[in-house]
Amino acid sequence: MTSQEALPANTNRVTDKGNKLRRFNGQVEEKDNRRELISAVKANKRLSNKERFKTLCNIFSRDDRVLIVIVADPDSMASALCLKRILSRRVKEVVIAHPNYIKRVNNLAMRDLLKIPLTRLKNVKPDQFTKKVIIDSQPTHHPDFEKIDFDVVIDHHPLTVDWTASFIDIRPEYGAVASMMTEYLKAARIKPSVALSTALFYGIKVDTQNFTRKASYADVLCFQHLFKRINQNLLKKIETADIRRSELKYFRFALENMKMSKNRIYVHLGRVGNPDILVVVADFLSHVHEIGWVIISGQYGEKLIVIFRSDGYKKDAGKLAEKVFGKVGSAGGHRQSARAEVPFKNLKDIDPSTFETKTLQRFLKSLLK
Ligand SMILES: [Mn+2]
Repeated sequence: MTSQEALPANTNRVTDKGNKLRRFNGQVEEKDNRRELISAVKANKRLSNKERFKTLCNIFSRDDRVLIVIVADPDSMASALCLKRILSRRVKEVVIAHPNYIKRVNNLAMRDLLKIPLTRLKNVKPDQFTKKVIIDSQPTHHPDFEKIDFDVVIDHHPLTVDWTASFIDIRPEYGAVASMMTEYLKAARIKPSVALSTALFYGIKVDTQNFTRKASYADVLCFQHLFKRINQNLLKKIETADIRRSELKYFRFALENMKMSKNRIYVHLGRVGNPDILVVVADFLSHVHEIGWVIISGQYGEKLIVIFRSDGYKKDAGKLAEKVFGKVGSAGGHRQSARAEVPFKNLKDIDPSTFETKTLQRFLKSLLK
């Protein structure tokens, strides 16, 4: 603790130990909490990278067993792996746990190829850990998090209220937490391994959508810093792995059963284990020259899922999806891509077991121009 006290008076200690995560009854307490959190975030922002790193390290001691909780996605997995590396010789044990089932094949590929050790949150007992950390998320983001008293919160989502922690580093202006973690890594003078660099690099790429979405100059600097250390082949494999072997059959089915009329492709793929495959098939078929519309549907659970792709030229996939399915389900998107999800029970006279490409075509044909 002594070295922490030596830091500027603004270290981000919000409340005394033992006075964590209170439930708030009144407006006044919520206001107080908001004020506390905002000042903690501001105090953290005033620290240099080195000071911030030291403040973070001071939270932990040699005997600590640390639980890092994430909602597993590329940015959070990379960031958790990075913190595990930073803490590796500073604590006894670090476990990374996530409540969500990982569906996306790219994310599974990232986990497996970069050997990111993950456990499901339901398989760990948070009480058995002496320190709890949440990364790329906040205690209010998931019902499973609310029972946990977090010591450290590192995130780039907008600040929420009704929680507290000893160390709070929230920077919504950052495109990725992976960038924040890269700064910690630099401050710690740690040379990241190829796997860690590739993980962080991919995390930044995904969360900034290749720098087409919100990103800060700091994200660019971190991206550049990591670039020379990554393995391009690993990265490429992670980025392109979006199909399960068991899903190849949908391509055969799509090619054999699709209906083409004018510049449009329609196909209903039947029951799918994961609706992501509809997106993959739709994207593949939208690469066909002179095709302006691709409309792919499938049954997932008791819902009809419809994926729309258009070339966007005098076309609006989002509007079409809304026009056709807006009244019976959720539907919307952008000019080039849209999606509708409709419970079959909302579709009168339609039996999911006999739904086929022709049925899909009927729905849309009259409305497409
Ligand atoms: Mn993120």
